Amino acid sequence: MRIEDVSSTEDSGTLLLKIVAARLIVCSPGRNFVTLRVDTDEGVSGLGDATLNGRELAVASYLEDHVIPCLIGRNPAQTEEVWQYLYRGAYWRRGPITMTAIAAVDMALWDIKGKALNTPVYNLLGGASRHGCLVYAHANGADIAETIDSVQKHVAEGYLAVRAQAGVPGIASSYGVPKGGKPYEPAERGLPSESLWSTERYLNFAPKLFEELRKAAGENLHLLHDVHHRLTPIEAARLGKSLEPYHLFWMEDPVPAELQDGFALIRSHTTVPLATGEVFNTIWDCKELIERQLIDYIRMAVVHGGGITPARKVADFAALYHVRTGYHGATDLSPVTMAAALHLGLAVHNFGIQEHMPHSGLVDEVFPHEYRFEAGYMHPGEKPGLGVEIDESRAARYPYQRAYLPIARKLDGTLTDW
Ligand code: CS2
Ligand code: MG
Repeated sequence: MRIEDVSSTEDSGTLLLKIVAARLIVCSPGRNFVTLRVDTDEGVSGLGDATLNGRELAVASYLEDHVIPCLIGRNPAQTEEVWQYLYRGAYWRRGPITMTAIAAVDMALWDIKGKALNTPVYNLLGGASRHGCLVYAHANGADIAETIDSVQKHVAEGYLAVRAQAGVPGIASSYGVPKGGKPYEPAERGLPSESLWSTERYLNFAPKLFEELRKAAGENLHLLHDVHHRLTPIEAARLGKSLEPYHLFWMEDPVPAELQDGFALIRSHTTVPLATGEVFNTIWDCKELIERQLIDYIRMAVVHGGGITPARKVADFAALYHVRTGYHGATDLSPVTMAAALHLGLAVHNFGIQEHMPHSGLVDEVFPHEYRFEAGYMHPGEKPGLGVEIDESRAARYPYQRAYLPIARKLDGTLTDW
């Protein structure tokens, strides 16, 4: 077939759609979300998640003021070309604001592509490699007993893997533990709240927590734990060694990961599997971690890592080094990201596990979706595209309200990693 033949739509089946409009839907059904909608000349529209917890409007402006004008007239099927245009063409690159904005466009274009080809996105990523994606739930409690109860509640709901976080004795508000019995939502309206942290008390407590949890849960339940960037490498090494008898599925974010080499020290002391990456936004944040096999799971999410296009490439790179996916999936990532993660998770060979913090009923009403949980696994559904829509009239009822993630201080007042 001659090149020029490809340009005629009637006989080539080439996807020759054109982007005619794009706009943001910023809403707050219990928490803030930024969603990009891209419309084409054939009436097919796609959605992308542009939510960056605590910095939502920065991404909204990046899209509205700088990206959307460059999208009009483009062919949405050209996901690689558009991604490179937005990444390389901006001159200034990387960082959470830029890459979350690019991710929103990329997700929307994959959504459009799936809808235009009448197939769920996972079929465009290699098709299903498994019957469903193993997911993990969030269990937490003010103390060991409450945390055990929370783990057992999630097991009763059918989860085969549960992350456990507990209040640290002597510390008023610990990471991952909701206040006042409400569902855990770290972003708070108003200015950043302040919480306290004591590494010493935490390192003395964590082994006791997991000794009791493993006793209560038995040997087969996958137990996970999030250290949330709070230790030094040698402290993380000590924690890892102390948790080895309880064979965790992973110990997450043991240290702030700017120093990728820091993981080598942890690795040299402990066999506990390591996961990191939810604050990463390009392959450059994790290339060394992966190729030196310093981690076991990469968590960089579709929404903060530039979209489906790069996530697929990172997964394939990670596969060379026995590193599996373990995408971030907290409630501050919208149902659009959850759907994208499940399409990728169903298809890539080196899928590990998917975080599943169920959104509230209110959020699910604003974002009707196809993905389903069943007996410890999730599936993105068979609807063409990503399988998520947004009910704009419902979304309009919940206007944006600025909210911040907390900050943390050590007992002596030193600001530390939250
Ligand atoms: C946490 C997140 O789910 C996790 O692993 O690290 O809940 C994180 O605290 C939030 O996504 C921050 O917005
Ligand atoms: Mg985390």
